[in-house]
Amino acid sequence: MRQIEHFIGGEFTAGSSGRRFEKRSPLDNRVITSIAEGGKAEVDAAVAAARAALDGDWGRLTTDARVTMLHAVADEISRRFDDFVDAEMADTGQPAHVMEHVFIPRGAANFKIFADVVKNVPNESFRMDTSDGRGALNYGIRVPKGVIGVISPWNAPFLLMTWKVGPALACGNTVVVKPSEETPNTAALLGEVMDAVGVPAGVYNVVNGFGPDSAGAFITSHPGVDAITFTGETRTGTAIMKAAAEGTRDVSFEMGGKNAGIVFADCDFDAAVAGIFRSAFLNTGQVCLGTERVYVERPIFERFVEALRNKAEGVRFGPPRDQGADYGPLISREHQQKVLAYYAKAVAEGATVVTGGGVPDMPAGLADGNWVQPTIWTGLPETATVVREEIFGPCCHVRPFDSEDEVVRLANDTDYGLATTVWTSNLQRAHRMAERIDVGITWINSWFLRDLRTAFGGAKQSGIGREGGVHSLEFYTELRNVCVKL
Ligand code: NAD
Ligand code: 6OD
Repeated sequence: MRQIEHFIGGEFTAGSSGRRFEKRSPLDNRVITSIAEGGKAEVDAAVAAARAALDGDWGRLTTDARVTMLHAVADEISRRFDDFVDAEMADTGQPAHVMEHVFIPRGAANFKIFADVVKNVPNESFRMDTSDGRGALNYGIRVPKGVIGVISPWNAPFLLMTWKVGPALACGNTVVVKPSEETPNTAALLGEVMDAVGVPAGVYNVVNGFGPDSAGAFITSHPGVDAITFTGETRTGTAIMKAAAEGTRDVSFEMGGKNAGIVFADCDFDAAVAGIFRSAFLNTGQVCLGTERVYVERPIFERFVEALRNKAEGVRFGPPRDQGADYGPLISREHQQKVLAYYAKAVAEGATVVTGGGVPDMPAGLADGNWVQPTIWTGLPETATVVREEIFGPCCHVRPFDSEDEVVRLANDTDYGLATTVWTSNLQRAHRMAERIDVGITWINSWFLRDLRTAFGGAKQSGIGREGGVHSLEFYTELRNVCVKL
């Protein structure tokens, strides 16, 4: 059984409380990990270590030295690539190829890219006139915000945690991270990496535990935490925002979605089917950017639904190292039950189940895992629960539409505003749609194609703020103005 400790002030520690909790494998629900559970004392210690590092060696490093160190972190992640893949697979049960091609390489990139952004982005400067004719020069300097609380989810644990830690450290901050209770492994492994490359003690701290009345809430309400960056459910974001109000700390939130995929009849049909399929079912549907509402222009609706059904029925379930498996279990029994409750609700509200709707037959040894079938529905009104609420499972509702105006109205009829994917060969229409859909990210003829220099975040209840490229600098630094009378 794996043992996961906190990482505080450069040391792995069980903490003073001695409390622990267990993690079960998504594949079969066997207990596989014992995790130290942090309380107030551990959070206090982590925040104190983070503050001391800011005031000590880390705070005194030049930008060049910091950038070099973060490149070394990225290189060490790449050197220990297989360990990260194994750790993430143990936590999530998702296929090795998803870890190898998407999630773990992004962890390394999150350190490299933001180190380069910090090094290359110029600061603003304004020359101004003064009444004596000599003028003045204003210039901006960016300083770290301080101790950043990082609260991260379980669905792409390493990618999403480093997406915050990378830029935070690149900007010279220190961090106290609370990974999801479901996925503590890669955050702990990153502690080993930090240690190996000589990142000063206290720069990167991890306290494990839960949310309310536990490590998560203690971090977000701690007066020594200067800003909070969070990825997770919108409901959790509301609780964290209340905690951040105390002390008026800044927040950056990336939250839920109920994303629309929009398919016009003039699309490249096969590419659209493959793209919508990937966006609905990658990571067993546990992707915030995923498509749970699909709108297809009526002339190709029947053919599209049939093609999507064929693909869903061709999916192979299996454990991560099964080369043929493209589909893992859901993260936990609790999440499986939640998704299955939505499957039942869809039927109760009158859905036509095109495929799926239940639990697949799995061989002995895997039968107790959190498996669910990829599921496609049609025939529901837009008021149906599964069309309105984020399910975070491998499922989508498909509905026909007749005009651009109609589909814009349908796509925007949601409290969320994270992402959309539009499939069309008409470029003018593609640009129009990008302007008319209320989301943070529109993908045209693609999905989850990421350039880390771009703004990333959600509109409406999907988020507050933007990260990525210079936008991360905005959040992780204070911009000071210096005015020099000439
Ligand atoms: P969650 O909100 O349940 O948990 C996220 C983290 O918050 C966990 O570490 C949890 O322990 C912690 N937490 C919970 N309550 C807390 C509290 N009161 N105070 C402090 N911390 C608390 O989310 P999840 O189930 O882990 O992740 C799935 C959700 O995340 C989905 O809604 C998904 O859409 C969203 N998500 C959004 C993005 C994005 O970029 N917009 C990315 C990934 C996931
Ligand atoms: O690619 C990213 O930077 C990012 N934040 C992805 C989010 C995926 C959600 O599941």
